[in-house]
Amino acid sequence: MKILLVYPRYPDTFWSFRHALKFISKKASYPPLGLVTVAALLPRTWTRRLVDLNVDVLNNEDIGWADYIFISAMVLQGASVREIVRKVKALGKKIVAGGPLFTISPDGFPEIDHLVLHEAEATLPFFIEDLERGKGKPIYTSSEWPDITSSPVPQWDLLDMGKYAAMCIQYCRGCPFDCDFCNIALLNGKKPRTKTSTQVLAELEALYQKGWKDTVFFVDDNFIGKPRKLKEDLLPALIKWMQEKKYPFSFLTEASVNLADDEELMELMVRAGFYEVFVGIESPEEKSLSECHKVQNKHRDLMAAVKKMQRFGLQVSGGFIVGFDSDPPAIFQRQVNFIQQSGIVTAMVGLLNALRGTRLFERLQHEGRIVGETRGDNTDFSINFIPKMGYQQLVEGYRYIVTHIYSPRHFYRRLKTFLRNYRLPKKRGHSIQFFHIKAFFQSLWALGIRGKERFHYWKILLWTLFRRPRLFPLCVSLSIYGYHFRRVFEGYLQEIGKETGPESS
Ligand code: B12
Ligand code: SF4
Repeated sequence: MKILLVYPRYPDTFWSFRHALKFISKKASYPPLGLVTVAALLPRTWTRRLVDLNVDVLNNEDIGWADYIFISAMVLQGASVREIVRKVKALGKKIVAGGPLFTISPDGFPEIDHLVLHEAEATLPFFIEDLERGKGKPIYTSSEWPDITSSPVPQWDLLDMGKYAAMCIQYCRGCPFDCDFCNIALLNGKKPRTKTSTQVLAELEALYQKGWKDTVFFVDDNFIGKPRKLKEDLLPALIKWMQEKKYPFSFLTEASVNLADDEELMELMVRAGFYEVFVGIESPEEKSLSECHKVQNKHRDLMAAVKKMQRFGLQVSGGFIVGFDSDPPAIFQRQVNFIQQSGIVTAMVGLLNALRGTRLFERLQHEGRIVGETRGDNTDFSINFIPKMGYQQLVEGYRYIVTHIYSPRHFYRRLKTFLRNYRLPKKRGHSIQFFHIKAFFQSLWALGIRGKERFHYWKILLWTLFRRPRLFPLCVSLSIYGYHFRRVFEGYLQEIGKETGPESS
């Protein structure tokens, strides 16, 4: 059997980093881990190829070669999925689909021949068995959360690694929290399930053997879902492995804010090579946190938690949301103040949207407030329900936040706040490579000469050079991120026909 695995294109979003990737000559930030995992679950005798439309093109020869086309997607990739389906169907081939988009909305794509939903470890073997008997069913689903200790090492050899800025691995699936807007409970369950440290090291070893020596993203819903296991098993093993290999990787991950309560855990993570955590802060408004059931963020000094993580050597990127029923009119300014003072450079502020399968969706539907499907990108000014404060006020407030925090003046002020507070862990491995130097010179041209941020860019470079010289490369990278975020929001604003974009002062 010949299988072509296809990852649809995602638009230029906040997380696509497309404007930043140009500086390092990469095509995409992360590879499709779901598909390379699915590939590793296929029978050995089947041949397979992979096309990620974010780094490559899908041509008719590839489709013609295959017996089946396997697609994976998030909601955001819906438009690209439709194009792929049209192309594949025109060539008379069969499609198998799985991943979050299809698991959440299985009715949205009637042309797809076989939906293999939920985690492939639980459903794919049944499909394969049926297919080998020539009796593939239209839909495979499961209410079980598979034990991932038998999940295989992803098939990295299908990827052209050089086209990506980072590689992904996964240690833990599921999250014990219950935020009402999140669909992780539906996709991966509430009980965190972890791989063994032996498995994780085998995956890292495989990446290392393939020549990867750069960033690795632990794409867990919540990396610290099982803190004791991390402290006693994975992190000591990871520290040892990284020391032996002379720190070939630097890690980033996603974690809940209670990480800041556990100094031992933060210390171990930093020693293991973690340098960044994405944390769902959501809102400085206590009532909004109660409304969405973000219990872990309640009754705590969120600002102090962020600063503490930064001082322990972890850069904090944060998710923020506006549009809760409990949001007061002052929420926009409060979000801006929080973001600016916390020094969260990568601050993804989104409009609340209701994804199918979430408790939020059910409540709003019950209240008759759902007006359509979410487009899957909560930063593109779209919203799929009637907000309490009124769409106009909400969107104006949202626009104020993103134009403010990504305007050069405020972005660079925030970057400086971060650079002042951040404690860079002891230098290990990861020397400056040619592409870093190239990116620096390109940044001088794009940001320092052509960009409207030029004054602020030179100022921060000089400040960092004299005051925090060890942070100079980080300062350059984060400035390039800022350039990307500004460009993305300018694009959205142009699309919605508003003014030209972030203030240029
Ligand atoms: C890493 C990650 C990212 C990364 C990179 C993703 C990538 N490579 O494209 C980044 C940070 C870029 C990202 C961004 C976004 N993400 Co994201 N992300 C994740 C995260 C945490 C892990 C994804 C992953 O690799 N999982 C590990 C693999 C092994 O799991 P998997 O892909 O689900 O695959 C398994 C099954 O689904 C199934 N399967 C998958 N594909 C297929 C295909 C076939 C044929 C079969 C049979 C089975 C199958 O089998 C696999 C093995 O079990 C997930 C949460 C999660 N737990 O999955 C959110 C998640 C996928 N992201 C989500 C969202 C909303 C976004 C954003 C739109 C957020 C935003 N507002 O900007 C952006 C946009 C993406 C973009 N590129 O612009 C949502 C998607 C919701 C949805 N229903 O579509 C998720 C589920 C998080 C959530 N809380 O809801 N994300
Ligand atoms: S903590 Fe994060 S992953 Fe867990 S339920 Fe809340 S939003 Fe979802």
